[in-house]
Amino acid sequence: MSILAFDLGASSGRAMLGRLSDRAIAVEEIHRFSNDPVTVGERMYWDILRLYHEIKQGLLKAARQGDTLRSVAIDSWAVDFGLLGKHGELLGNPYHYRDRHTDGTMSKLCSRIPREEIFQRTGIQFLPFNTIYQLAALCEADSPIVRHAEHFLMIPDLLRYFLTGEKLNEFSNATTTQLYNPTARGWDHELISRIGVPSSWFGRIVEPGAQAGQLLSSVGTELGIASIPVIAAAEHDTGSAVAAVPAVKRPFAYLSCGTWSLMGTEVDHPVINDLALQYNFTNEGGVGRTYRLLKNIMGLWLLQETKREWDRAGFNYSYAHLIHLAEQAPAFGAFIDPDDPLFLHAGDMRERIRQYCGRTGQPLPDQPGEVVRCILESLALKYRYVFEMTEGLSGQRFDKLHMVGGGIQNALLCQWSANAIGKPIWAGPAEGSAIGNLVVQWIAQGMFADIWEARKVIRESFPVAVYEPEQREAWEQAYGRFLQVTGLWQ
Ligand code: LFR
Repeated sequence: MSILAFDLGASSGRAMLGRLSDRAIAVEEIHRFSNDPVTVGERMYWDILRLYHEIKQGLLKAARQGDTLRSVAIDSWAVDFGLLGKHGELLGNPYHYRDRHTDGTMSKLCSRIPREEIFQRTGIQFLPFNTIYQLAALCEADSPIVRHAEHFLMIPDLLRYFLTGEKLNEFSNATTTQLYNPTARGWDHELISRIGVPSSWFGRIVEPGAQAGQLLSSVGTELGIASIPVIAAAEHDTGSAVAAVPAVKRPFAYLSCGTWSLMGTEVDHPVINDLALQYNFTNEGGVGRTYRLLKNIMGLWLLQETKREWDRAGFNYSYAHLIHLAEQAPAFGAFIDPDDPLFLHAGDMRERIRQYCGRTGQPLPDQPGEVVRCILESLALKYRYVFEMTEGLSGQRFDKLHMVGGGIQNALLCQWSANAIGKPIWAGPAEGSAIGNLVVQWIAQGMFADIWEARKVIRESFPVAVYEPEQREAWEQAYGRFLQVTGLWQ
């Protein structure tokens, strides 16, 4: 008996088969596919039907394994959504959160509804691409889609709806819209109406682990497979990743490391106060009504996007080669603040990094090794900054940092993070989101009592690599310079 997790990332997706035997988890990747956003004219979209096609391919491959599939669940990045018309049809392709149609919307909306009030209501950090601003931008542009829409579904809700015909909103992802009120435990209807969209679009919210329907017989017939229960995982990938952190107990600090770096700690209640607002921390919903008090850091997007440019120019450096070049390059040549708005959108990343360095009076990284070194050192130093903020805000001290996600394959980044923070890094598992997705399904099936029992089995099933801090003095000095050149010094 096995279960299936679809974990969709911003650049690739995978179908992972999970098996539980003798209290050990085994995962097998049975399908991997690229997720290529499509730019049409000025706009950037997700290729949602292609993603749905790949989900069907994954289901087919799972069925061919010969094992009975007990359930399936999907997780993906957050904030993005599709709108359905009155016949349940998808109206238009969902926008990519890096599309520029929201440029300027956040500040405009916040001049109408004060930041303090939005934060008080939602506890969510201000990111220009949050659903609230995407919807406000669609309204302002008088989008015909808004005029005809009747239902709002986030990306995993939408794919799950294609599979089951059920229109349900999942909790962990719903919180990322900045339209969910954790105090009232539901959609913030007043906020929703103030941005100009009908509250009736927003449906019933189900918890991670809820039964969310059954594979439609039409899908079963098309694929020639038996019907399967569909479960709502923690459908926000970061929610799933944090569920898979192999911590022994609270408090613990984590860094979910992929296209984004998400750093924070797990708490029972949202932390909504002036300091959280000032630090721009978020309180995203998780498994078992926990909250992720965390902050987004731009993450390996910087490297992915720089590499894409070199690929386009025909250089085809592998990640391993680029990391090797970074290791050879001189240390601490120049720093960036990875979260400068300059780096949010796609395109000419190397040039923008050089522009940032020029603007801050630093030498311009030139060779690939120098550029990659600048990115990785700056990320490690920003991790230190946010680690200390997490401690300050939560009133807790952490003796280590758990890193999960594909980014931990970059051993240099793990080592430099330990050096920058001055605490050991415990890296693993790399497939955090998929494993978190699987364990929520097993909890729903009564195979684990709760997330802590699941974490224990994760600890025993997957290796963790420990990186001890090195070269402390050099990194302390570098941190001082990093704070100064980035203006993060306060
Ligand atoms: C990570 C992630 C982050 C979210 C970003 C955009 O994959 O889900 O948590 O802020 O993508 O949706």
